[in-house]
Amino acid sequence: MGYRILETEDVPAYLRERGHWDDTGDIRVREVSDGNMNRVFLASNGDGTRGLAVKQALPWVRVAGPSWPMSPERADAEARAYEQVARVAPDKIPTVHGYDAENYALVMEDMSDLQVLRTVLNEGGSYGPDTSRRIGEFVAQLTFATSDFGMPSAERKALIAASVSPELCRITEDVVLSEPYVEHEHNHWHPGLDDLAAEFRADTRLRTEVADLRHTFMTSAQALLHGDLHTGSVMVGERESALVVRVFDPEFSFVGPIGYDLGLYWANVLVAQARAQALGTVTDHAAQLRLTWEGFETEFRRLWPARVDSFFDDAYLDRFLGRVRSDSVGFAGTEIVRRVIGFAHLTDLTTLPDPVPASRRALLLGRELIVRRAELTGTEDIEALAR
Ligand code: SR1
Ligand code: MG
Repeated sequence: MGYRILETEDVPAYLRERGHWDDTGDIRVREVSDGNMNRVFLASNGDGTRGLAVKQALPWVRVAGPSWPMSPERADAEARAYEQVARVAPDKIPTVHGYDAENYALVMEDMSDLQVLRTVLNEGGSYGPDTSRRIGEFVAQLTFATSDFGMPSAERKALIAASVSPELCRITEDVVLSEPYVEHEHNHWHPGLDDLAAEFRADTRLRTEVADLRHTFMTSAQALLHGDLHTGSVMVGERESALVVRVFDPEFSFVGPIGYDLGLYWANVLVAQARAQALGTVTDHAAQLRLTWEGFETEFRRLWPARVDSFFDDAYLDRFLGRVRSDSVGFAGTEIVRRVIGFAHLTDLTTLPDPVPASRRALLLGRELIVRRAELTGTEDIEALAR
């Protein structure tokens, strides 16, 4: 039949045809698309006891429309990433009930009982004791298993080849890792940031450091990444009195530098903290960088004895983790900067009564993280800068 773009009214028949839902008599469907890229529908039965999510990639960037075409094959990358994570961290992703490669559509667990972490934080809520630690563990579990430490060399080469994702990587190389530092039609910012945006474009040292991070992003095939691990890619909540943390939306997944995933999460934590500082609602923000890193490092070290290549000794692990940490700091800086003067901004800042003071602080923090990433070796150094 070929690729067809689903509308809300198509979803019941679609779920029936795909064998996910037999009797769609009392099914209700609503579109809940929220991200920049795709459409998402939630289907539930009349009494709300059953639900499924349908996510479909469009042949363009959703928020830009057909003027920014984008291959829907990004859904293949997402489905592949979910398969990899399901092997090593099944409790940290939504259950995938099926992938329809012809229509670039995933049918997944309904997570409408959970909340997007960014929403929780924007509303003044806290992370709770374990969310960031689990995010760190998630990164360790996925990246160890798909690195040269967790996978035999030939298998790894096949994974790298299968996970090549040029269009999506190009988006990151452009909108995150170059456009904010040059004149580009995608960029926009609050007029109260005109001077800083110009200063950043003229800052040759900053540009060279971003070029270095960009090249690391392009060449450092350390492990399979989520690729867009911001607080809008995390759902949190409780089920049967237990904390639930689910990482979703891995369509930007590819084999790249581990620090990109950690750095993206850190950046979004720091922007959430800037919002909370502006509103006077700071809760447990300051602990989150440390908890993320502890979760990551502890889990990576726990997995290390199972490495498939013992030529990598314990001293090398220390060196490797040090490199991941400084990459994370630098990529966190680039994520902050692009979210303020690049294409895709964050509601954390845009919904503030006056976004300018917090945005200025965020930009300056972002630049520090980029240019001083080698010396900011402890998360407490970053926390001190963010205060
Ligand atoms: C054109 S897409 C801009 C951003 O949206 C996605 O969520 C990624 O973060 C990407 O950089
Ligand atoms: Mg996304």
